Amino acid sequence: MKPNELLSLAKFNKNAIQKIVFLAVFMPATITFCHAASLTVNVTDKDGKATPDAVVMISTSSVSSPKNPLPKAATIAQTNMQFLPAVTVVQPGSKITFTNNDPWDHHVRGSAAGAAQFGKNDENGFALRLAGKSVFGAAKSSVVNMDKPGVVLLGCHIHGSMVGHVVVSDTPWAVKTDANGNAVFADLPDGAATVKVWHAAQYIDLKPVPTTLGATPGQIKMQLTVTPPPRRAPAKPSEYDKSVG
Ligand SMILES: [Cu+2]
Repeated sequence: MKPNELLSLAKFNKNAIQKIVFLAVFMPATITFCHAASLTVNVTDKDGKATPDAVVMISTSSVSSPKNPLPKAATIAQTNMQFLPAVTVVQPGSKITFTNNDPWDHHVRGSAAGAAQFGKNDENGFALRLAGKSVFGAAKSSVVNMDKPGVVLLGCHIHGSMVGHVVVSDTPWAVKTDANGNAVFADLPDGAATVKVWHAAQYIDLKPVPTTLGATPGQIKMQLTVTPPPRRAPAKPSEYDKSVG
């Protein structure tokens, strides 16, 4: 190989290496930049107080799905006369396991929540009785399929104070608000989107908010028109006798 050939080969390699380095450094950033938008939705109540246990649902024009899809299975415990968690978010077709940890029976029922309860088809409706847990026995469980999108109101035929909800989300982008009222979405597709918020106490749906997702992290505030009542405290052992039957 002649010296000038060697020189041009070295130049070629230098250019190639520069290109590879450029691609390696900037391509992932470009991909992230173009296809993943982040959005924080902060939900407050009528008085401006941060509201946990609201569910923010985002409809997008893109068919992409989140890196962490909504669960297809969940467990809701009946513990100290409460449904735990109080609000569960799943995708349609999910299996929900109800587990009774209390020493008395629960007769769990599910029905369409909100305005849907007046509809003809209560697709996710059910009722099941779970015997109380004996001192040495395992807790009794039963599985329910939730196939259709919608919100299911949970109750107990025996204990009127027990209330819970399952949100079967029709969009894969659904997040429950944390203690600070925030629902954080990290990898939404760019473009037009609609933000909806659900809360158990919000009987009249809030108007969905249109937004455009893009490079700049989005911040949206949604305010309920109600003040949710504080959640009842778990039953104390002294109340056990009153709870049977
Ligand atoms: Cu009960």
